[in-house]
Amino acid sequence: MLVFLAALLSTVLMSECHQSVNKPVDCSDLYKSGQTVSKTYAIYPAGNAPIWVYCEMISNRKIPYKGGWTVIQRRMDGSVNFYRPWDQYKRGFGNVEGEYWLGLENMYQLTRNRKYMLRVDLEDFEGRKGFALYSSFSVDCECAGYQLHVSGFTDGGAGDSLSGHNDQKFSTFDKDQDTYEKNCAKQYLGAFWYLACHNTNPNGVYLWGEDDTHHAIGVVWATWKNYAVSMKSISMKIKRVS
Ligand SMILES: [Ca+2]
Repeated sequence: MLVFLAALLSTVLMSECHQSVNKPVDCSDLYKSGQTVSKTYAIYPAGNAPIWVYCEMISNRKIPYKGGWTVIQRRMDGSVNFYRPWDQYKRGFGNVEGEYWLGLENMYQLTRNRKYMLRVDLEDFEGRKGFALYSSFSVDCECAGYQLHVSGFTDGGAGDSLSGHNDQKFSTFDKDQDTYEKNCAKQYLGAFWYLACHNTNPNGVYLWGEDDTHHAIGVVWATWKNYAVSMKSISMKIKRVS
Protein backbone atom coordinates (compact mmCIF):
# COMPACT_ATOMS: atom_id res chain seq x y z
CA MET A 1 0.00 0.00 0.00
CA LEU A 2 2.79 2.39 0.96
CA VAL A 3 4.67 1.54 -2.21
CA PHE A 4 1.52 2.19 -4.23
CA LEU A 5 1.01 5.60 -2.54
CA ALA A 6 4.64 6.53 -3.12
CA ALA A 7 4.33 5.59 -6.78
CA LEU A 8 1.10 7.57 -7.09
CA LEU A 9 2.67 10.60 -5.42
CA SER A 10 5.71 10.52 -7.65
CA THR A 11 3.45 10.26 -10.73
CA VAL A 12 1.47 13.30 -9.57
CA LEU A 13 4.65 15.26 -8.83
CA MET A 14 6.15 14.34 -12.18
CA SER A 15 3.04 15.37 -14.08
CA GLU A 16 2.89 18.71 -12.24
CA CYS A 17 6.54 19.25 -13.00
CA HIS A 18 5.92 18.31 -16.62
CA GLN A 19 2.98 20.74 -16.82
CA SER A 20 4.98 23.67 -15.46
CA VAL A 21 7.63 23.05 -18.11
CA ASN A 22 4.95 23.37 -20.78
CA LYS A 23 3.25 26.49 -19.42
CA PRO A 24 3.69 29.38 -21.85
CA VAL A 25 5.61 32.30 -20.43
CA ASP A 26 4.28 34.69 -23.06
CA CYS A 27 2.62 34.93 -26.48
CA SER A 28 5.93 34.11 -28.17
CA ASP A 29 5.79 30.63 -26.57
CA LEU A 30 2.17 30.20 -27.70
CA TYR A 31 3.04 31.24 -31.26
CA LYS A 32 5.93 28.80 -31.39
CA SER A 33 3.65 26.03 -30.15
CA GLY A 34 1.33 26.59 -33.12
CA GLN A 35 -1.24 29.12 -31.86
CA THR A 36 -1.94 31.43 -34.79
CA VAL A 37 -5.22 33.06 -33.73
CA SER A 38 -5.09 36.56 -32.22
CA LYS A 39 -7.12 36.38 -29.02
CA THR A 40 -6.93 36.20 -25.23
CA TYR A 41 -4.66 33.51 -23.75
CA ALA A 42 -3.34 32.63 -20.29
CA ILE A 43 0.40 33.08 -19.84
CA TYR A 44 2.66 32.29 -16.86
CA PRO A 45 5.46 34.86 -16.63
CA ALA A 46 6.22 34.15 -12.97
CA GLY A 47 5.46 30.52 -12.22
CA ASN A 48 2.04 29.08 -11.51
CA ALA A 49 -0.30 32.09 -11.49
CA PRO A 50 -1.98 32.59 -14.89
CA ILE A 51 -2.26 36.06 -16.35
CA TRP A 52 -4.71 36.78 -19.12
CA VAL A 53 -3.36 38.76 -22.05
CA TYR A 54 -4.23 39.53 -25.63
CA CYS A 55 -1.82 37.86 -28.04
CA GLU A 56 -1.36 39.31 -31.50
CA MET A 57 -0.52 36.31 -33.61
CA ILE A 58 -1.22 37.40 -37.19
CA SER A 59 -1.38 40.94 -38.51
CA ASN A 60 -2.37 42.14 -41.96
CA ARG A 61 -0.28 45.24 -41.52
CA LYS A 62 3.07 45.58 -43.22
CA ILE A 63 5.16 45.12 -40.12
CA PRO A 64 8.26 43.07 -39.37
CA TYR A 65 8.31 40.08 -37.00
CA LYS A 66 4.71 38.92 -37.41
CA GLY A 67 3.22 36.75 -34.70
CA GLY A 68 3.83 36.10 -31.02
CA TRP A 69 3.34 39.60 -29.64
CA THR A 70 2.21 40.04 -26.02
CA VAL A 71 0.08 43.19 -25.71
CA ILE A 72 1.10 45.16 -22.60
CA GLN A 73 -0.99 48.31 -23.21
CA ARG A 74 -3.92 49.11 -25.48
CA ARG A 75 -6.29 52.01 -26.10
CA MET A 76 -8.93 51.74 -28.80
CA ASP A 77 -12.32 53.23 -27.87
CA GLY A 78 -12.06 55.29 -24.68
CA SER A 79 -14.00 52.70 -22.67
CA VAL A 80 -11.54 52.40 -19.77
CA ASN A 81 -10.39 55.17 -17.41
CA PHE A 82 -6.57 55.23 -17.38
CA TYR A 83 -6.21 57.96 -14.73
CA ARG A 84 -5.44 55.57 -11.88
CA PRO A 85 -3.18 55.29 -8.84
CA TRP A 86 0.12 53.47 -8.43
CA ASP A 87 -1.33 50.25 -7.10
CA GLN A 88 -3.50 49.85 -10.22
CA TYR A 89 -0.56 50.49 -12.56
CA LYS A 90 1.48 48.02 -10.57
CA ARG A 91 -1.08 45.20 -10.78
CA GLY A 92 -2.78 45.99 -14.09
CA PHE A 93 -6.36 46.90 -15.00
CA GLY A 94 -8.94 47.10 -17.78
CA ASN A 95 -10.49 44.61 -20.16
CA VAL A 96 -8.12 42.21 -21.86
CA GLU A 97 -10.45 42.01 -24.88
CA GLY A 98 -10.32 45.78 -25.20
CA GLU A 99 -8.47 48.53 -23.37
CA TYR A 100 -6.03 47.46 -20.68
CA TRP A 101 -2.71 47.85 -18.90
CA LEU A 102 -0.86 44.60 -18.20
CA GLY A 103 0.73 45.87 -15.01
CA LEU A 104 4.27 46.95 -14.17
CA GLU A 105 4.95 43.89 -12.01
CA ASN A 106 3.99 41.59 -14.88
CA MET A 107 6.22 43.58 -17.26
CA TYR A 108 9.08 43.21 -14.79
CA GLN A 109 8.48 39.47 -14.38
CA LEU A 110 8.41 39.00 -18.16
CA THR A 111 11.52 41.02 -18.97
CA ARG A 112 13.76 40.37 -15.96
CA ASN A 113 15.41 37.24 -17.38
CA ARG A 114 14.42 37.35 -21.06
CA LYS A 115 15.17 39.71 -23.92
CA TYR A 116 12.26 41.46 -25.62
CA MET A 117 11.65 43.91 -28.43
CA LEU A 118 8.79 46.42 -28.32
CA ARG A 119 6.43 47.63 -31.03
CA VAL A 120 4.07 50.58 -30.64
CA ASP A 121 1.21 50.63 -33.16
CA LEU A 122 -0.65 53.88 -33.75
CA GLU A 123 -3.76 54.93 -35.65
CA ASP A 124 -5.32 58.37 -35.93
CA PHE A 125 -8.99 59.26 -36.42
CA GLU A 126 -8.44 59.63 -40.19
CA GLY A 127 -7.40 55.99 -40.41
CA ARG A 128 -3.70 56.67 -40.93
CA LYS A 129 -1.35 54.17 -39.31
CA GLY A 130 2.24 54.15 -38.17
CA PHE A 131 4.45 52.25 -35.80
CA ALA A 132 7.72 52.45 -33.91
CA LEU A 133 9.93 49.46 -33.23
CA TYR A 134 12.51 49.10 -30.46
CA SER A 135 14.97 46.20 -30.44
CA SER A 136 15.24 46.17 -26.64
CA PHE A 137 12.65 46.71 -23.89
CA SER A 138 12.72 45.92 -20.17
CA VAL A 139 11.29 47.15 -16.88
CA ASP A 140 13.20 47.02 -13.60
CA CYS A 141 11.77 45.87 -10.25
CA GLU A 142 9.49 48.01 -8.05
CA CYS A 143 12.54 48.51 -5.83
CA ALA A 144 14.01 50.52 -8.73
CA GLY A 145 10.79 52.41 -9.44
CA TYR A 146 9.93 50.13 -12.40
CA GLN A 147 12.55 51.99 -14.40
CA LEU A 148 12.19 51.71 -18.18
CA HIS A 149 14.96 50.57 -20.51
CA VAL A 150 14.19 51.03 -24.19
CA SER A 151 16.58 51.33 -27.14
CA GLY A 152 17.24 50.33 -30.74
CA PHE A 153 14.64 52.43 -32.56
CA THR A 154 13.45 51.58 -36.09
CA ASP A 155 11.00 53.96 -37.74
CA GLY A 156 7.66 52.65 -38.95
CA GLY A 157 6.48 56.09 -40.03
CA ALA A 158 5.58 57.43 -36.57
CA GLY A 159 9.00 58.67 -35.47
CA ASP A 160 10.62 58.09 -32.11
CA SER A 161 8.65 59.49 -29.18
CA LEU A 162 9.84 56.90 -26.66
CA SER A 163 13.67 56.82 -26.59
CA GLY A 164 13.66 60.10 -24.66
CA HIS A 165 11.87 58.26 -21.83
CA ASN A 166 14.68 55.72 -21.49
CA ASP A 167 15.90 55.17 -17.91
CA GLN A 168 12.93 57.00 -16.35
CA LYS A 169 11.03 55.65 -13.39
CA PHE A 170 7.26 55.21 -13.58
CA SER A 171 5.00 57.92 -12.16
CA THR A 172 1.33 58.08 -11.24
CA PHE A 173 -0.62 60.94 -9.68
CA ASP A 174 0.02 59.47 -6.24
CA LYS A 175 3.67 58.48 -6.84
CA ASP A 176 5.81 61.21 -8.39
CA GLN A 177 9.10 59.78 -9.67
CA ASP A 178 9.51 62.20 -12.59
CA THR A 179 12.22 64.82 -13.01
CA TYR A 180 9.79 67.75 -13.14
CA GLU A 181 9.36 70.18 -10.24
CA LYS A 182 5.62 69.52 -10.33
CA ASN A 183 3.72 66.26 -10.91
CA CYS A 184 3.62 65.17 -14.58
CA ALA A 185 0.88 62.58 -14.02
CA LYS A 186 -1.40 65.24 -12.52
CA GLN A 187 -0.50 67.82 -15.13
CA TYR A 188 -0.99 65.53 -18.14
CA LEU A 189 -3.68 63.30 -16.62
CA GLY A 190 -1.96 60.02 -17.27
CA ALA A 191 0.68 57.71 -15.85
CA PHE A 192 3.97 56.93 -17.54
CA TRP A 193 7.75 56.86 -17.44
CA TYR A 194 7.65 60.65 -17.36
CA LEU A 195 10.68 62.89 -17.22
CA ALA A 196 9.76 66.59 -17.45
CA CYS A 197 7.38 65.55 -18.83
CA HIS A 198 6.73 63.65 -22.10
CA ASN A 199 7.04 63.07 -25.83
CA THR A 200 4.29 60.48 -25.63
CA ASN A 201 1.38 60.03 -23.23
CA PRO A 202 -0.14 56.62 -24.09
CA ASN A 203 -2.12 56.49 -20.84
CA GLY A 204 -3.47 60.04 -21.14
CA VAL A 205 -7.04 61.19 -21.71
CA TYR A 206 -8.89 59.60 -24.64
CA LEU A 207 -9.80 62.79 -26.55
CA TRP A 208 -11.46 61.58 -29.74
CA GLY A 209 -9.04 63.40 -32.04
CA GLU A 210 -7.57 66.89 -32.04
CA ASP A 211 -8.23 69.05 -28.98
CA ASP A 212 -5.82 71.66 -27.65
CA THR A 213 -8.03 72.98 -24.84
CA HIS A 214 -5.62 71.48 -22.30
CA HIS A 215 -2.03 71.11 -23.44
CA ALA A 216 -0.74 67.58 -24.16
CA ILE A 217 -3.15 65.63 -21.96
CA GLY A 218 -4.33 63.33 -24.78
CA VAL A 219 -3.06 59.99 -26.05
CA VAL A 220 -0.11 61.75 -27.66
CA TRP A 221 2.74 60.50 -29.86
CA ALA A 222 4.40 63.83 -30.54
CA THR A 223 6.85 62.83 -33.29
CA TRP A 224 3.99 61.67 -35.51
CA LYS A 225 1.24 64.16 -34.68
CA ASN A 226 1.59 67.24 -32.53
CA TYR A 227 0.77 67.53 -28.83
CA ALA A 228 -2.84 68.48 -29.56
CA VAL A 229 -3.68 65.27 -31.41
CA SER A 230 -4.92 62.23 -29.52
CA MET A 231 -4.72 58.79 -31.13
CA LYS A 232 -7.71 56.68 -32.05
CA SER A 233 -5.74 53.63 -31.07
CA ILE A 234 -2.37 52.84 -29.60
CA SER A 235 -1.03 49.50 -28.51
CA MET A 236 2.30 48.53 -27.01
CA LYS A 237 3.36 44.92 -27.49
CA ILE A 238 6.48 42.89 -26.79
CA LYS A 239 8.00 39.85 -28.48
CA ARG A 240 10.80 37.65 -27.22
CA VAL A 241 14.12 37.97 -29.00
CA SER A 242 15.43 34.46 -29.50
CA1 LIG B 1 7.98 65.76 -9.91
